[in-house]
Amino acid sequence: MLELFHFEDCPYCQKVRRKLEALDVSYLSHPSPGGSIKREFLNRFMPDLQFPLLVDVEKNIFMFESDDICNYLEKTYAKSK
Ligand SMILES: N[C@@H](CCC(=O)N[C@@H](CS)C(=O)NCC(=O)O)C(=O)O
Repeated sequence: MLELFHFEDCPYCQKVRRKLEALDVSYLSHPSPGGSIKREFLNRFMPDLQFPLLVDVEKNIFMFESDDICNYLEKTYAKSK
């Protein structure tokens, strides 16, 4: 299962959401706008955290950079045609 921490107005988050949609990959969405409990919780442990944050639970991977995330998704989840 993939989990994405993101928020609506963030262009980097939008890029990753679009990639997930293009690849037709299901994911658990964690909207984390400023002031939300999820944002507060994450910031408590990672004060410099940037969004989006992708967690690939089965593969024990978490990633922050949107370009890295998109490349990872393409490499790992693109279906061969
Ligand atoms: N280089 C990063 C940039 C991500 C970034 O700048 N995210 C901003 C929102 S657009 C952020 O999380 N800022 C900190 C915050 O809103 O708490 C990427 O491509 O993922």
